[in-house]
Amino acid sequence: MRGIVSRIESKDYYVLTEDNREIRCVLRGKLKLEAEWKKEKLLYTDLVVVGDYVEFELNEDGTGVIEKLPERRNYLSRKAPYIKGISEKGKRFEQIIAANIDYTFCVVSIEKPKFNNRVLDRMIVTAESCETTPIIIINKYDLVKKKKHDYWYELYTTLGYKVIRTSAVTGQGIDEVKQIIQGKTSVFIGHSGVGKSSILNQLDPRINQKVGEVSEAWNKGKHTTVTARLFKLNENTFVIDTPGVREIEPYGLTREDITHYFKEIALVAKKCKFNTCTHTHEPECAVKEYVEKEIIPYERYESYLRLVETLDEEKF
Ligand SMILES: Nc1nc2c(ncn2[C@@H]2O[C@H](COP(=O)(O)OP(=O)(O)OP(=O)(O)O)[C@@H](O)[C@H]2O)c(=O)[nH]1
Ligand SMILES: [Mg+2]
Ligand SMILES: [Zn+2]
Repeated sequence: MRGIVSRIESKDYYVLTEDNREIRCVLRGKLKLEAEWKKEKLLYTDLVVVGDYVEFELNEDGTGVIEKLPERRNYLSRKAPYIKGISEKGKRFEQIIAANIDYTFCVVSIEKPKFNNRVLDRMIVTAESCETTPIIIINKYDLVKKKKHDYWYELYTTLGYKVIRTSAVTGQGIDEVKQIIQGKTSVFIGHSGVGKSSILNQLDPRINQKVGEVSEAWNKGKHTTVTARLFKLNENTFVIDTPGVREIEPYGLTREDITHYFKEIALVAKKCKFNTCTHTHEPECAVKEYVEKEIIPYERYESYLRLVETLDEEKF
């Protein structure tokens, strides 16, 4: 039988079949051995992830056994956090968030937690480098008092991204999200408390995900969603809720890759005097010149430099 993995709880893989049954499966032991031989730099927990299409054998008791490792069209991953014991000195693994993704909704909120463009840029680079299309959601628009936050809406729209301003409270922007997700598989990522689960609940009442609070003292969410979960909305529309993580950083990118994903910087970098220009201290740097002239927004330049810095720190 065949189905799509909707959630994973320790060693149990819940697989949604075409006739909408949810079958609890385990992995055939030999699959782990096979992976060992391949020596893939993946975490073992990522052999099968949410969004994977798997084949399984059905047992008499209604449970199943996954027989072979799934093939993926693509997958969204990030740099795994340091894990004691398996992260060698300075080295970090790749952690898969979900497989077979069309759209990565990069969710930020205006307030509670406060908008942070560097976090957003990291999510966008992560999404694009995994060959998924990023879509930006700026949530909690009901909390906007003045119009000043349209600055970010305009900035990212000008860069060519689809940006949707939403409120899970007033319903603003929700219809637009509903239209975009039709016929696609979409994953929602973003810091804890930005409102990922709240937005999903607005898309379809059957989703009914638990929604958390945002602590007043820290202005941060309380990690309400703990595992990724896929929902089937109709025949070929799937949405995936994920837990808010502290960091979402792209995995395995070089400085050149990062430059490529900051489109406006990549465009101008060709005009720098030195082709090894790092756009920090070199003379006749076109990027710095464009930042000074306010053609490249300072926030994007700074965000770019910070992301490149994190690379340098890891390469020792
Ligand atoms: N004012 C306002 N509050 C919102 C909105 N969306 C969500 N919230 C509130 O923000 C808090 C966090 O919402 P969640 O949906 O749990 O956030 P999340 O992104 O799923 O968080 P994690 O599961 O922890 O990653 C809840 O108290 C929601 O009621 C919104 O558009 N406006
Ligand atoms: Mg949540
Ligand atoms: Zn330069």
